[in-house]
Amino acid sequence: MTIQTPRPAIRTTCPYCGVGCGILATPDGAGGLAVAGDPAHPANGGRLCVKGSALGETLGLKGRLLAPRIGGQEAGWDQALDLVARRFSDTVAEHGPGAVAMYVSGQLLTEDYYAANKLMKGFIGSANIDTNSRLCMASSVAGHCRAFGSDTVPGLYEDLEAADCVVLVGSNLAWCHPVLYQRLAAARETRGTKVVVIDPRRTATCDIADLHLPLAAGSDAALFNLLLAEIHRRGLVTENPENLAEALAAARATQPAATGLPRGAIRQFLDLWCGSTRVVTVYSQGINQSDSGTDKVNAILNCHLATGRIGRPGMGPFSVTGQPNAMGGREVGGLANALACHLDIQNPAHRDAVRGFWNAPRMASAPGLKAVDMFRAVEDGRIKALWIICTNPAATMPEADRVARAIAGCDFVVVSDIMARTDTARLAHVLLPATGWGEKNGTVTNSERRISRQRRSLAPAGQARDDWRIIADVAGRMGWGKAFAWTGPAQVFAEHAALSGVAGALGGDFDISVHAGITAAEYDALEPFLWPRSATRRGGRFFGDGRFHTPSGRARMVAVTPRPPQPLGKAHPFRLNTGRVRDHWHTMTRTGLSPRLSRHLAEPFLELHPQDAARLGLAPAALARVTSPHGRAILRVLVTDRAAPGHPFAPIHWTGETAPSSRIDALVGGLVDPVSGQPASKSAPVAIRPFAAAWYGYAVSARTIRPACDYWARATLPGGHQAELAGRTEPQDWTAAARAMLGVGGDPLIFRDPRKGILRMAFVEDGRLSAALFVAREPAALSRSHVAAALGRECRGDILAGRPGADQPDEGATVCACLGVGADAIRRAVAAQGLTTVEAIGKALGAGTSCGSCRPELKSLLGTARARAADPC
Ligand SMILES: Nc1nc2c(c(=O)[nH]1)N[C@H]1C(S)=C(S)[C@@H](COP(=O)(O)OP(=O)(O)OC[C@H]3O[C@@H](n4cnc5c(=O)[nH]c(N)nc54)[C@H](O)[C@@H]3O)O[C@H]1N2
Ligand SMILES: Nc1nc2c(c(=O)[nH]1)N[C@H]1C(S)=C(S)[C@@H](COP(=O)(O)OP(=O)(O)OC[C@H]3O[C@@H](n4cnc5c(=O)[nH]c(N)nc54)[C@H](O)[C@@H]3O)O[C@H]1N2
Ligand code: SF4
Ligand SMILES: [Mo]
Repeated sequence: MTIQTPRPAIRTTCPYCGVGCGILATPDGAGGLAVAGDPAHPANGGRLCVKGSALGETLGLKGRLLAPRIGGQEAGWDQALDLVARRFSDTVAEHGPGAVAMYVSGQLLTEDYYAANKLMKGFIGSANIDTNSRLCMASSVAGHCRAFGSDTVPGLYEDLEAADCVVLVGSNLAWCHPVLYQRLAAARETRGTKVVVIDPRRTATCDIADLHLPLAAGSDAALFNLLLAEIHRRGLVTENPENLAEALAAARATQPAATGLPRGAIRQFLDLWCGSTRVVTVYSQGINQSDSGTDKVNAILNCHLATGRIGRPGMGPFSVTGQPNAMGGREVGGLANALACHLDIQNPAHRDAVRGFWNAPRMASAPGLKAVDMFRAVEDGRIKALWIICTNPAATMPEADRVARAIAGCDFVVVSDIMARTDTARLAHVLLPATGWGEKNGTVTNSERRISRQRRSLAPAGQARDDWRIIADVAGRMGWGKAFAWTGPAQVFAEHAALSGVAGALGGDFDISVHAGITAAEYDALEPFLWPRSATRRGGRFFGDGRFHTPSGRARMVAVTPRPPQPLGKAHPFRLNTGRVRDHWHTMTRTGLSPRLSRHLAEPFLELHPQDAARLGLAPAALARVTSPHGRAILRVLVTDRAAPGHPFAPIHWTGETAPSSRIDALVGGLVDPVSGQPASKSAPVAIRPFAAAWYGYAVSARTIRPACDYWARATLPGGHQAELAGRTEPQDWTAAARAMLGVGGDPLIFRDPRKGILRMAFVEDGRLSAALFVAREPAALSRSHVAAALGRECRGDILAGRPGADQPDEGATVCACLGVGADAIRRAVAAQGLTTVEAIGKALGAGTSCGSCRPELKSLLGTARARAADPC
């Protein structure tokens, strides 16, 4: 008998959103990890949302890139690194440093990010390094710099708990920052915090809203100008920032009609905000991703600056960051217009300081190209060598088809990723395998400036190497070995900390110089901490003392003249809003592997207001063809009044790998905010019409499904895969087509009703269901959860009925992904047992008792049940 010694849990940090939850990861000894919330981490105190809890399901070797590849063929590391270094060196020698570029990511660890930025800005000598944070945080950065003289997030998470009023603008906190949302919801329960949600769409976050303002798209600056004017009218201006008079004049010129909101609703908002000294305004992509994003940010900051409601307990503007290390990326100067440690690339003294510190041979002297411009330069051949790290621009950049073509046409493209197949990886000349979460060591900074360790607990997959090391190895081969001679991430961190001391001495906000001499052992033991941390400064809030990082030390207000978003023309009369779903992360390279995370929303969709749907002749579950001047997509229609009329919503997660006809960024244009260069990803002019499918289908298979039809969307199931399908023409031989698509052989059980266009097939191997296909002329009406659950089980012919017998009630669409509880089961329990609270549902079915991510939806199911009871028609 072998006695297993229990393995100690490793304290690490979640790789998904910017909340930055602490995780206890316990290796199971078989290459996997058991994951639990870290009760000692200040961000989450032990909580995790469903994405964090399901991390263990995403760690296998499936789909991983296990070795370098050159031209699609496996290659050795030396060969690959030599090639990358040579091509980059040759391109610089021949065409100058401006002919190469790096496009990196807020999901890199700080150490990786620091290395990339140092190589590009200090050694290659060009600032052509930009990051996906351009699509995410750039407007916040620009707004902060205009107002504060530095890119500083003033407040802390606990301010949301200490506030009397929390305003969430353009933030679907319930789905995108779930643990912070849970902290807010808990505080609201105990202290009655008033919550205002400002979003054209009625999101899950609205379930805790005392007031929801479905404002006209892009009209946030007008709303906050109205607030500023009201602040002044009520005599609440207590401070004297620069440009106060100009900002007030612009605010007073703003008309309420610009917001599209009823006056009563605006009044309620003004009363709540003005009446609560302790007020936090949280904002996210509904603000940033706009062609007036920076102005929107400043319109919000103006209100906090005028009232001094900033940097004090329970008060302040709060830009919640999306990616786990969006903040770290800003700290290392990952944006093309920034310099390391929050220094300014346009400031000669700052450049000199960094040059001196790095002993840099060729310091970039001007800002580089921002993401949209960078890919234009790739397109027109100005950039001839491109290295993309930890991001998937062929799917997530606006004008994604054009960006994909630009990458495909570039002379030399390197992609570092953990996965072998992504829309971007497919276009690379050289693919470099990176270690993923759980396999690497480093730090990340969350939205409240807290730096936490990610710790390694698993062996690297195959030959994968850490991103910082790959970058350092290329730098070494380009001739700069001495400056990149780190032996581990602790040394990179120490160097970054030392440089932050130089920045701090120049008056910068970001200073963690107490760690300049950190040893590997101390780094291993590093506890989560808030920056700054220097000999004289330690964590806490910024600006409560009224001192800012501007030359005068005063805050700067910005006179904002609200601009409506790009007008809609006749050809494209709808404004497409885009964003996220609860259980998926961006292009799903990791969350897509988890059956649990794929249960909640398994298909791309278009939330369409009932009036629009009726006008367009689109029934629920029909497919719509969405077109824009830039591309096209096919999406399943979800008819709902959560979307405003004329303003449908679609999630961004599906790609060439999962639903090639539903890539949302193919539709979005490259219009950017003039100050920040951030794209207006939330308001793409589109046209919508029915997609005329001759047939619709649903398939499951134990093997990978490889459809070949006009529309398909596949997802992971516990025992295999599923796919939604549709086509304009039917295959001649359905059985042959099904075998090829579902990866199975043999003769299926078949049910056919040619008159109704119904065809159902079940493939059985060793008495168990190995695959099934359901085809109909209408969107396939069957119980997907029933069919999915039958996969791999003993198969009786009755699976062809497509729904359970009367003795087995259907679960319906999954609501609680952790415990696998469906909407129909919840509705039945609510009705039969007279349940009235989320807690009661939890007791009865378990739903909502694990990570709590589904609690807003449970609440909304209770609401519909109550409405039904009140109105039995
Ligand atoms: N589940 C999940 N969580 C995530 C991510 C994920 O992929 N999945 N990604 C992470 C990342 S990187 C980010 S950046 C964050 C994003 O987090 P959020 O910004 O909260 O999420 P989004 O869904 O992009 O957009 C937020 C809301 O903006 C609204 N909006 C659109 N236009 C306007 C407008 O003009 N005004 C206002 N006020 N609102 C508008 C949309 O309707 C949407 O509900 O989420 C992070 N968390
Ligand atoms: N229309 C529209 N477009 C949007 C948005 C929107 O709201 N609407 N949101 C924008 C925003 S806010 C964001 S942040 C972007 C996100 O867009 P992306 O960053 O392009 O999306 P991800 O899927 O997160 O891509 C991360 C890639 O890195 C890989 N990866 C994971 N871990 C590692 C690692 O440790 N090392 C390396 N080298 N690779 C790794 C993953 O497999 C994946 O391929 O999308 C933007 N695009
Ligand atoms: S809220 Fe969820 S996704 Fe975000 S860090 Fe915490 S566990 Fe991870
Ligand atoms: Mo983001």
